[in-house]
Amino acid sequence: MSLKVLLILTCMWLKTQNVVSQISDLRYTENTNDNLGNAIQFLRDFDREAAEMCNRVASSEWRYAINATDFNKRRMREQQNLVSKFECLSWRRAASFDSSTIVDSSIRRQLGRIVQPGRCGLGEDKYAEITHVISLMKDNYNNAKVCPFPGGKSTVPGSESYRSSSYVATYTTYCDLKLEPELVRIMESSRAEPELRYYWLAWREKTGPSVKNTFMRYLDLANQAAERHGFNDAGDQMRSLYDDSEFFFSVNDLWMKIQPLYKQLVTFVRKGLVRHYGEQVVRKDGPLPAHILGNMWAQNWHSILSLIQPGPSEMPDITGEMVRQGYTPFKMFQTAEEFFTSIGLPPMAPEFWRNSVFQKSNEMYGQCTASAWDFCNKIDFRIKQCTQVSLEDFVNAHHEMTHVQYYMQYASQPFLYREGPNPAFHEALANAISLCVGGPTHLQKLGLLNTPVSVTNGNTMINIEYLLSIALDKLPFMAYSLALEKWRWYVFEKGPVGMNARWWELRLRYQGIIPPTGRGFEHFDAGAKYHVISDQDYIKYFVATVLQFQIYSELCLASHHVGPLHTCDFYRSREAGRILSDVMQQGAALSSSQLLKLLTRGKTSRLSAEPLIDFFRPLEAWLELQNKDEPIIGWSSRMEDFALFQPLVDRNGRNSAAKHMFSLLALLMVCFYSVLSF
Ligand code: X8Z
Ligand code: ZN
Repeated sequence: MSLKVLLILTCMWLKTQNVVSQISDLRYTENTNDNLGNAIQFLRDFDREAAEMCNRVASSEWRYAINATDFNKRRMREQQNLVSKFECLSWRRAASFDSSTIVDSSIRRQLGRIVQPGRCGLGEDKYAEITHVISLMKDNYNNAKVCPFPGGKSTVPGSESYRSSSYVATYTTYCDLKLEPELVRIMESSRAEPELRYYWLAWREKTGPSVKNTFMRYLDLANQAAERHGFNDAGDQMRSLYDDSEFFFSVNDLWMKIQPLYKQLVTFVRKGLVRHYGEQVVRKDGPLPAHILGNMWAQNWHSILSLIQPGPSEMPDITGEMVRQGYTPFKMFQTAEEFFTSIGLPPMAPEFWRNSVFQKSNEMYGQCTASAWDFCNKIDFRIKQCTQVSLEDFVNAHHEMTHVQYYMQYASQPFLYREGPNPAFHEALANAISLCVGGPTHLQKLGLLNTPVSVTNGNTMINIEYLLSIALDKLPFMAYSLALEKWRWYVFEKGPVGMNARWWELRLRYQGIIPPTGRGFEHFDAGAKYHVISDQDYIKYFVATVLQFQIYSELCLASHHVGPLHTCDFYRSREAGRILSDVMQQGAALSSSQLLKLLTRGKTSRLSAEPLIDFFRPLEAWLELQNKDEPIIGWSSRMEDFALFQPLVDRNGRNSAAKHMFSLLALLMVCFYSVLSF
């Protein structure tokens, strides 16, 4: 065997052992500085400078968020550029330390947190290029506008079953419908299939194709950066943030456990869709058409709850009750604060009440996504939320305040540990609190729900309706986030050839949905989602969903809850509060597995789907009963489904490429004989 072959084989073996990525760490750095004193001094300086920088950029972003002027935008961009420069400078310095000789694990961990993520290894020109490429794609997305549905109101007046959205008429007759608020609301509220199909297509027309080539350049640059940072590709780099060498397989395993419940939900939803739209639109045993699920991306099906419920809702009107009881946005946040103090967490600081913005102002147009802010100086934390008096925003107020509690709890950690141990933790904690405060038991305790909810019997219709609404929120979203991220990992690894077909193949496999019409290689449907073109991690939402039920379940256990999990309310439980604050205080000082161990008091250090399944158990039993006469649980995919996006398969399931090859061959033979006979 030649030396070269031996070298290749050794390399392949090392790759399977995941050793190449560690070796390639050495490729881009000097790794010569082994002076512990220097490392400590560097981290001390970094801590101070990074916090100051973070404070300046957060302030400029806040100013722009509440007053979106060009001047504020320029100031914000300047600060963001300074941060990028600082990050790359710090990256170079951190990478110059030889971590293998540093015995102090915290110093090593902090250096790793500077070196591992990011794209500074690209060098200045390519770093500037990838930043530019991403901002081009974001601009295209943010500026996308579509024309109103030309069919006008495709409704039978007065008929609920043909209800069209009234937004078009309200807003405009010009081509200036934006994603938010217009298109989002149309997709939520319209029940007219032609209208939904039109907007679904129009949004994809405006967002995908024009950035397809730019996206391919982004793939290339992101992969180059990942390789410089020692990873196989950019997907590998994204997964590394989850502190699990088997992460790819772990998410699969988790989904396998949840899938049976999801299939029951799909089956029940399909029944409602067939009832409303008929079998011309929805096949009785087939996947669901993506455009009629109440959301532009079919990622959340909450808005079609009323459509799929066979009878009238039994859920009392909580929003109406809040209005009757005189709730204001301010009172909603005061109530949220009282929730946290009741479990022993601190109240919000005076700065929070002075600086936060709880209601939309005129200058804030287009900036209404709720958010929680850390100004990185240990005292200034804020919320920006365009709060309406509604149950949804009441829950959101608690969600955002949980983020602030987290900021406050880890404020005394070094700067590099002032975040969650992985990208999912913040959302998971906030949503665990949301599950608690939006549940029937808590609403009853607050006097907002006056119908009795049995805590021992989770099967009353109010309970089922509540669980169904949460399921429509969480389960399709998990399937969607898995499909999205698997697609991105795939294109990072294998390249962009056939990427649109791959997108739909994964959406069919995980979500059981199909596009409303044929999609080809000229389309770029993943590009219709902001997080794809703006380079943002999405698997965090999948992980956060699993994790939030785990956290909720542990806090319930600590509060000595008895009864079905979804009826648990750990309001006023000091024990639950103690666990919450123990976990929060660590920030990222511990790994996510160490924190899971802390949370579960030693029971496990791994993600588990059990609490989620436990939470939905009464719903699953109810769905099984509802679906007992359905032809199939889940969906059966036919060739005609694949033919919608696989260029190689025609509607009869034949391989159309082969068919074309035969036609071509026949043509050639005819030509050949014609020439011969000539
Ligand atoms: O991007 C967001 C939030 C910020 S974390 C506005 N979300 C994802 C999305 O819009 O797709 C929240 C739900 C998932
Ligand atoms: Zn959040």
